[in-house]
Amino acid sequence: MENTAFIALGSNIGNRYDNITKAIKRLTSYSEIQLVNYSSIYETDPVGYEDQDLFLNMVIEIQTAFNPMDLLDLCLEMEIELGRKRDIKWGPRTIDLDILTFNQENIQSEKLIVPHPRMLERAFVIIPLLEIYQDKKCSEINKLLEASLEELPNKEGVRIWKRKNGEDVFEPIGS
Ligand code: X6L
Ligand code: MG
Ligand code: MG
Repeated sequence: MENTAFIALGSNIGNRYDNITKAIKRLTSYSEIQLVNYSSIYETDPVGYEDQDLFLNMVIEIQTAFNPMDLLDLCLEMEIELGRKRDIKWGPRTIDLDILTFNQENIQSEKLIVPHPRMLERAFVIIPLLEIYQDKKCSEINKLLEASLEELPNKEGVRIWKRKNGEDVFEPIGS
C-alpha cells in the first residue's frame, strides 16, 4: 500500500447517504485499498448547474496499491455500478468519485488530471479536505487550503450534515 490518495465523493440523487457509504464500502472491499481517514458529511448547494437537488459531499483518504489509472478506472466502474448516468453536464448524479490527489504526483493525461484542477475553487471539496488535513497537521497544505477557502464566495452553501465525531456517529464501513 505505497500510495496515498484523497478522493472526493458527491451524491444528489436517491438515498444520498446510502450511495456514499456504498461507494466507500465497495472501494475499501478491495485488498488494494485501505481507508485511512474520512471527513464529516456536508450538505451542499449545487454549483455549476444550479437547478438540481442539494448534494451530500465528503472526502476520504486511502492507501492503495493501485496506480492512478487503475484507481480511476475503478472509480468510474463504481459510478456506473451505483447507477450513474451522464447526460446533463454538471447535472445530478447518484455518485461522483473524484481523485483529488495521488501522492505528490502531477498527472496530466487525457483521462486524468491530478491534482484535480478545480479542487481549490470548490468549497464543497476544500471544507471536508481541510478537516482531514488538520488531522494530519500538514501545515503547508493547510495554509493553501485555508487561503483558497478565504477567496471563495458561498461558503455558507456547505453545511455540516453528519459530523464525523458527533453524537450522531457516522460509520462509513459499518460495524
Ligand atoms: C463558475 C463557473 C464557477 C462554474 C464555478 C463549479 C462548475 C463546480 C462546475 C463553476 C463550477 C462545478 C457538485 C456540484 C457539481 C458536487 C455540489 C462542478 C461540477 N458537482 N455541486 N456541482 N457538489 N454542491 O459534488 O463541481 S458539477
Ligand atoms: Mg465532481
Ligand atoms: Mg467526477
